[in-house]
Amino acid sequence: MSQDALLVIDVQRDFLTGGSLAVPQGEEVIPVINRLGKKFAEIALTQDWHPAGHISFASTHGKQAFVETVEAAYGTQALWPDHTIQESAGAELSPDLELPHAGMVLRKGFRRDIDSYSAFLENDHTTSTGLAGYFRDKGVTNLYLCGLAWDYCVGFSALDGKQFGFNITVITDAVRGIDPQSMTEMTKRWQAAGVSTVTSETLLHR
Ligand code: VGL
Ligand code: ZN
Repeated sequence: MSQDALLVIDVQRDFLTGGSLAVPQGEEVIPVINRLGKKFAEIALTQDWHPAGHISFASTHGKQAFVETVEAAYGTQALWPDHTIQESAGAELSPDLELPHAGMVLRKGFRRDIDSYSAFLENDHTTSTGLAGYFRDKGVTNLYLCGLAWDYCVGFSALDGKQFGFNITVITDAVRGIDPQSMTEMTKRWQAAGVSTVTSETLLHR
């Protein structure tokens, strides 16, 4: 299974209960991911990693998180509470993750004026994070995605990963989302793009 890799998206304190941008039931993905991790030799994690005053923070613009947006150079940017600030406790990967053999932690969203939901491309849909090249170098062709959040960082990572030519499978019970309506919309986009889904149960007993 050396052509397979597990890609664990943004399992960080700020996205878990008590965090500044908590994803409902976000922590429920952790035991599932720990079980999955034992089956994969190749594992990469992403870490959302914003500077203070980031373009995606509502506070930067004196606007309201979740409802207002701003027009960035690359299009409309949603606004969030301050989250995953570089070097802050909230930016730390969950201490409950048990993935000691993970070879890569990819930081994204670290430039003030551009966000990056996707692990592969920043929100301008042009600037590469380098992760596709990392997996290609390793001969990985099949990516299994898990983590947070379904409708944003997992969602766009799946779509972009597909664009880069990887076979993409989302492990549905190892993902939680922010908003039910945008989760439904993202799921439709996955289907249209040829992104596969599987449960951890099926994958682990395959
Ligand atoms: C995320 C919103 C803002 C995510 C990150 O990890 O899905 N969502 N930053
Ligand atoms: Zn973010």
